[in-house]
Amino acid sequence: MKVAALAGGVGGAKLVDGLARLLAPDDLTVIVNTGDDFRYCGLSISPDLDTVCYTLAGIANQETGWGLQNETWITLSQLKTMGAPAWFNLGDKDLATHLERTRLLDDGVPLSSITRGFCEAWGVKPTILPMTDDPVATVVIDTAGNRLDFQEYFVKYHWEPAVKAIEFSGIDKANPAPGVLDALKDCDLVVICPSNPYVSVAPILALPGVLHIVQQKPVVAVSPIIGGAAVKGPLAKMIGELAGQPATAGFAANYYKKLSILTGYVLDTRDELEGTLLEGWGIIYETVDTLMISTDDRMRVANTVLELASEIYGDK
Ligand code: FO1
Repeated sequence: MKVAALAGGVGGAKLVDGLARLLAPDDLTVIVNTGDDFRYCGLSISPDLDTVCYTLAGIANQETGWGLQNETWITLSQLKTMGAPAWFNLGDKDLATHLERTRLLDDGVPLSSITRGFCEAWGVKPTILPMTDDPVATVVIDTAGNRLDFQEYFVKYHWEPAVKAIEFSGIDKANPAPGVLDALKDCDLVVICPSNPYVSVAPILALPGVLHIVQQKPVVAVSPIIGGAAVKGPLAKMIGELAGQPATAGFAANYYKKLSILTGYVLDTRDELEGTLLEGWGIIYETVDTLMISTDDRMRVANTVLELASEIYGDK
């Protein structure tokens, strides 16, 4: 089964890791959000791409989910003593990635080619594609009317500002990166990873041409909610500010009713009661413990996704 997975940062990377352990490398393409990308201290940072690649390479920091394992922070400490901006934590080894990415981008090499080269160097076998080679920036507009770059909102201000709206600046003029539309056209299944639907999945689906293809495909999404709460990060707070109650069925409703794309949904056992709503809409669902800490956890959730896909194809 050929799978195209739409992924953001840590949650997405974990599911993708599970899928990569169950599928042949040629059968998995990961389309990664680049709305979080930004320039910091003159460097081009692509946090979600790096999180996915480091995770698949087995070199990610297991505690934070982002950055590299066995990291040191000498450069950051030195920057701090000089009064340089140091709110975004770049480790010494991680810096090499950003230096090399920036050098290549400045030479005119597209982000998708750079990512391919990095994956070869790190031994990442599935195809990892940035959603676009063009600049797209997720902007958080807070209730005071400030327009915050996503990483400022997320890291610098610890997602404290109340969110009024989210914009993907540049999205209308952005082209999907080479391979993105083909991967979606050629796949048997689109998987929406349990990444933040507002800031990680939405930009990918908002890229010109993407939604139309995804609408023609079986789509299985994994809920980013566990027991009525978000696992990590600002999602639960954003839901309160933008939508009301955190509910796993709320995201299914958005995908299904607003975007017309949902075929199957994997939700956490703790949210099982919401499954009945999905049944009413004709969406098939499976419940499983979706908390992904160990490798076994990741494979369990990935396996549930693939089982649901088999059900959709009538193999079961
Ligand atoms: N997240 C943080 O919460 N604090 C950081 O200082 C931080 C640094 C960082 C450096 C490199 C990188 O690739 C990711 C980093 N992240 C950090 C994670 C990143 O902000 C988020 O995971 C994503 O943008 C949200 O999907």
